[in-house]
Order: sequence, then C-alpha cells, then structure tokens
Amino acid sequence: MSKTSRAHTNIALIKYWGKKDAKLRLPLMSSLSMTLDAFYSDTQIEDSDQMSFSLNGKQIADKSADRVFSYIKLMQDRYGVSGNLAIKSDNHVPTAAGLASSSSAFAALAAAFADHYHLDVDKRELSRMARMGSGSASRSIFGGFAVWQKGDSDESSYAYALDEHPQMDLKLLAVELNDQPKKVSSTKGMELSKTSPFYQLWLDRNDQEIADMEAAIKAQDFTKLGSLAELNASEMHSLTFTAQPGFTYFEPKTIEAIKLVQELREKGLECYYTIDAGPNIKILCQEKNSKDIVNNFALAFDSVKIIEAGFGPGVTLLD
Ligand code: 2P0
Repeated sequence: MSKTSRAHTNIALIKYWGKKDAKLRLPLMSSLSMTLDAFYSDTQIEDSDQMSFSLNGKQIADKSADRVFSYIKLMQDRYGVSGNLAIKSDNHVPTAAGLASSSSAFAALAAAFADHYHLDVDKRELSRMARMGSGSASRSIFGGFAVWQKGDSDESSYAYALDEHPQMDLKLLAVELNDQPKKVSSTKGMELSKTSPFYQLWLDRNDQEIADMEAAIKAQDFTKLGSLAELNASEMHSLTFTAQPGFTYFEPKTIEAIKLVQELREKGLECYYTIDAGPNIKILCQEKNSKDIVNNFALAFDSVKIIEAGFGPGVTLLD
C-alpha cells in the first residue's frame, strides 16, 4: 500500500486558459498560483485484483473514475509498470469553496502513484506527472507561490516554487454564491475562448503579467498583487464573452459580488477578486480586513458561505 499523499488546492493569480497540446496538457501560457491551506485531497493506492476508485468513502464508477483510470494507464505505460490498483481518495474541498478539486486530486494521485511504485522522481518530474492529470495540478506540488512555466514539450512544461514560505500578509476568501455544477467544462471553455478576437493579445501579455506578478510578490506589494490578479481574471472572462459563440461563467450574483468588491475598495476596505471557470468569486485581502469583508458579504448575500484560506504547503507523504 502507498503512504497517504496529501496535496492542497491552488488558486491561479495569473491563469492558465488555453492548451497547446490537449493530450500532454501543455499550456499556451505560463501561470502563477497561491497554494491554499484550507483545502486538500488525501490519496492512497494499493494493489488489487481489479481497478477501483473510491472518493470520500464511496465507490465511484462514472466519468470521473474513467478519468482516474486512464490517467493511471498513462502513468503505468510511461514508467513501465503494471497491475490493477485500488485508489482511495478523500477530498477536503467543500463544494462551498467553489474551487475545483482537480488540482489537489491529481497532485495527490501523482505522488501516491510515485510512492506505490517506488519511482525515483524529483518534484519537477512529479509536477510533470500531475500536469498530465490536470494542468493546474502541476502547481499543487509546491506550497506558497508556484509558477507553471509553459515550456514547449513534456520535458519543459512543469511548475516550480517561487517562494514556498511567503511572509506576505495575504488571505483568500472563497465565497459561495452558487453551488450548481458549471455548464461549460474548463477544457471546453478554453477551446471556445481561442475564437475570441482578443485571444492573441491574451497570449502576448502573458510574459509581462507573470513578470509583474513576480515583482509584486518579491516586493510583498499587496495592492499590486491584487490589482494584477483582478485584471488577469477579468481578461480571462473577457475571452468567454467575446468567444464565437460567446458564453460566460458569471451568474447575476457574480456581478453583484464584483460590484461589492469595488464598493468596499472605494470605502477603503482594500480587496480584489479573482474568478475561475465558475460563478463563484474569490477575494484577495489582508488579514486585518478579512473579518470586515466577510461581514459585508454576509449582509449583502443571504446565507452566503465564506471560507478563509492562507498559504498551504506542497505535496507530502503522511506517515
Ligand atoms: C487555472 N483553471 O489556472 C485555470 C483558471 C480554471 C481557470 O486550470 O483541463 O482542471 O484539467 O488541464 O486545471 C481549471 O482547469 O484544466 C484551471 P485541465 P484544470 O487554475
């Protein structure tokens, strides 16, 4: 049996939104993220007489199990190993977080796979392995701030740690506005977005956006970091509006929440938003303001669920 591997989810501050190679999951741009302490996946693998996948204690036999099994097959072929496996995963990523669990799930699965077969892989290689399960999982191998450099091949596309133990005062508030499953998958949304007339501009701006964000992190400049993250998320969502045909992940409450963030900022309660491939908003703020921001959201939205997260660690094997 493998040890239990634990990986945390991450939130992209500069986003991955476009694939160059869907099979290898090579991205068209580099991305930069914050790993989050509040949300994680635990995974264990053992030999078995047939392939099985259980999630949060329940046997799964749907599309998500097929995705896990085809990933295992891909990794077994890559490393010349074989055998049926029982895969057990526990996701500590509440729906209320509005965060995709695929980043922590595939980072934990890659690490459990490497441990089960005693593969001699370093974190860079683990990041490449995780990338092939889900692009954003490449970044969850590392704690703190991580960069996934796009590269142009399987060998050169991996994440690395920018700062695994940041001293910066930065919190993320995951605000649940809507708990319905998203209608357009990330993979589909990325492909559709390529038809936007702004898509080339999105790619052209990537190097500068990464460099600017790295500088903001180095300077521990919260205002710069928040403004850049908000702009990058808005650029990503502009691609969905301007795709042919256009679509959006936003719901009416998403717009209300964006306006509230803008109002709070004007009142001196500094905060910024970022939004992934769904209607929920994540707020970047400093510890001193987080309670006030939560209270303002609770007043504006009935029975809203908000979870606060700080910096999380990279993937680890538990004893
Ligand atoms: C990100 N997202 O950088 C971007 C921003 C959503 C918006 O990565 O297709 O599940 O498995 O490689 O990693 C969500 O997509 O995509 C994502 P696949 P993934 O975090």
